[in-house]
Amino acid sequence: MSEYKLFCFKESGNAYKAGLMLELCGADWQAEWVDFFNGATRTDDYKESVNEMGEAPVLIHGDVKLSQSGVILQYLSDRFDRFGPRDEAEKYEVLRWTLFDNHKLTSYTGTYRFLSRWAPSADQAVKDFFHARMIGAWTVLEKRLEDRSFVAGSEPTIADISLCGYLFFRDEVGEDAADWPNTTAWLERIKALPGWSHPYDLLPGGPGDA
Ligand SMILES: N[C@@H](CCC(=O)N[C@@H](CS)C(=O)NCC(=O)O)C(=O)O
Repeated sequence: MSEYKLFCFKESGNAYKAGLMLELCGADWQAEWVDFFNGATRTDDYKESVNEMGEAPVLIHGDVKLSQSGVILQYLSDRFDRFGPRDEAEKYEVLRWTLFDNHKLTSYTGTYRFLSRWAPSADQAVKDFFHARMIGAWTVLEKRLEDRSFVAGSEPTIADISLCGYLFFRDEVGEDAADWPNTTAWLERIKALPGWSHPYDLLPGGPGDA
């Protein structure tokens, strides 16, 4: 039995954030596959026994059970003393960019990807709306990375791990890496971290998934 257990599935950028952090920290962890595409997160059983919010990821560590990728990242950063802020100012930068990621970058990108990839009959106007919002968030990040190696400080933090979660799926939303040079260079820096792997290689999936 591993020290940490992560409820996850490989198409989830949110679960990837947690899985990547566990891996980068060298944690002893195991994945518990969640059958998202067959509605597992919406069952009463899942809500009662795993996460009342009906979402993955969920991290189990002894008696501790946490959802929300940003909270999981913070918890692991505290446990392993890795990828945290280096001073008070950086602490607020990490929080600021993690919240921006959760509200804007991940939520619009994840929703647009879901609609365009797995809900082909979705209303085109809805898809266009989410696409425009996604591009808006990506543009903010691209500009932020114009003259910096990492988002919050000079070294990678959990803000970078949060923001990159869905960006390794860029090809799935029809975006060309060459059009996002600063973001692409930053993703290469993240890929160079010891222990990095792509979400499809890191997390489990089910038959017929992506
Ligand atoms: N803010 C949450 C978002 C989690 C989330 O939306 N997870 C998706 C999978 S990527 C999910 O489980 N959705 C279930 C549903 O919407 O029914 C986090 O950062 O963990």
